Amino acid sequence: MESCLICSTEISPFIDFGKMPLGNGFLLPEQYEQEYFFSMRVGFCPVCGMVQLLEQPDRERMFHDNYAFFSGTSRYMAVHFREFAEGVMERYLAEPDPFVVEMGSNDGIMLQNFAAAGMRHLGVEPSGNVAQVAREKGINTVTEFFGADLARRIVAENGQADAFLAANVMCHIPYLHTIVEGIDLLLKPSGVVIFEDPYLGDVVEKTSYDQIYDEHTFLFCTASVSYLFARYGFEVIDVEPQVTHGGSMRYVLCRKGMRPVSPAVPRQLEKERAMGLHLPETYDRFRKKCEESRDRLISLLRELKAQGKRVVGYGATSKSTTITNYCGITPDLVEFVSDTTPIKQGKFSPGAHIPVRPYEEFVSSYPDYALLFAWNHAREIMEKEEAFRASGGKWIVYVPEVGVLE
Ligand code: DWN
Ligand code: SAH
Repeated sequence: MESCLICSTEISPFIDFGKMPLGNGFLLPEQYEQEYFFSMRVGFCPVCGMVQLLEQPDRERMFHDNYAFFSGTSRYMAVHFREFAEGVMERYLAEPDPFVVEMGSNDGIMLQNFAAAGMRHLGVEPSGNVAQVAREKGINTVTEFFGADLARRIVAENGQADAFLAANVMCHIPYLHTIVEGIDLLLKPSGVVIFEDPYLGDVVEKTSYDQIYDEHTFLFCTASVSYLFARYGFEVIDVEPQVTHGGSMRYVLCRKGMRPVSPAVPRQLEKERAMGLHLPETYDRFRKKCEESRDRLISLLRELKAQGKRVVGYGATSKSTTITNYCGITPDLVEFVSDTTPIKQGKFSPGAHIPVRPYEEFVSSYPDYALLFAWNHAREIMEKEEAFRASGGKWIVYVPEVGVLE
């Protein structure tokens, strides 16, 4: 038996995806023999409500100087983070000369807005290559993993912070207790914590099981986030659903009693109970839906192959590593995956070893079908790819259902 990373209750898996490689482990054929795999099983803790991986690769394997994900690859995400930053500045930074710290700041997509406003800021980003892009944009960034030790050093050099921000990183961290300890040390008494991550409720409702991979240790909901932070004297004062990454939740927290709690918080907790997020049966149903989705997708791809159709993947996302490996998608079913990120191009996808090719190859010879691995960016991509559709090209999607967009 394994125990919950948050409250130590013994838990067992409700789904076993089998051996999985790293979501961002794009590689060359000479590296296939040494390719790393871990056993990807997911459990639900009935006490604190946390959905979590039961085993996770070491953090240095995932986040390093050749990290493959650059936040700036989506135009709409840049708009999203500008609005996020503006909201923080308007609502939560009333004191003079505020100081903002962001964990997992990547290439500076969010902090660039604070830097442009001339505000004191610091990014904490252990992946050296993406951190360097941020520094080149003039954004103060330390190449380290956040934790209690670093928090002490930041306070010694800069004083305490007014806001601690994080997007799509809190859920990446199995050692969350040291993160919350660090936040507690770092923040002023009136300080706020604002973070967002893919929302458990959306994953369950949309069967978007590709949100589960090595980097995503947790799928959060309001109840589990409240439980964790309450241990350190913090409370959730607001929740705001986001459309990004296929359905995310932004949580706003501060020390208990320091600010009013929005009615949105009890409302969301009530919704979560109505969805059954606190019940083990919900996750048994989820597993069955994952299996059905997997079977439908692989059948569709085999059928198209039998008809002699060309299928190309769109967006070499980390999420798609779960799809290709769990469904058994091989390069004979999907010819290549088109991606705009230079560090991924010319390499092969983790585990499934499908070639990753520059976007220009997609445009120069449209396939019959494009399998939308970057489905969370559908709006941005559909706008950009009108010519593909006009040429008779069709999109294959699998969230919330497997199907072809006619
Ligand atoms: O949580 C995480 C999120 C924020 O980013 C990380 N663990 C890792 C990463 O996850 P992902 O790889 O699933 O993220 P995206 O944003 O869905 O990746 C999109 C991929 O598609 C990138 O490689 C860029 C590419 N892309 C493209 O080729 N053409 C994206 C767009 C919008 C496009 O038009
Ligand atoms: N915030 C960005 C990047 C998300 S990807 C966005 O939403 O687009 C997750 C990022 O978190 C990676 O850049 C990774 O290097 C970083 N990360 C992982 N563990 C971390 C930790 N302990 N402290 C700070 N950053 C971390």
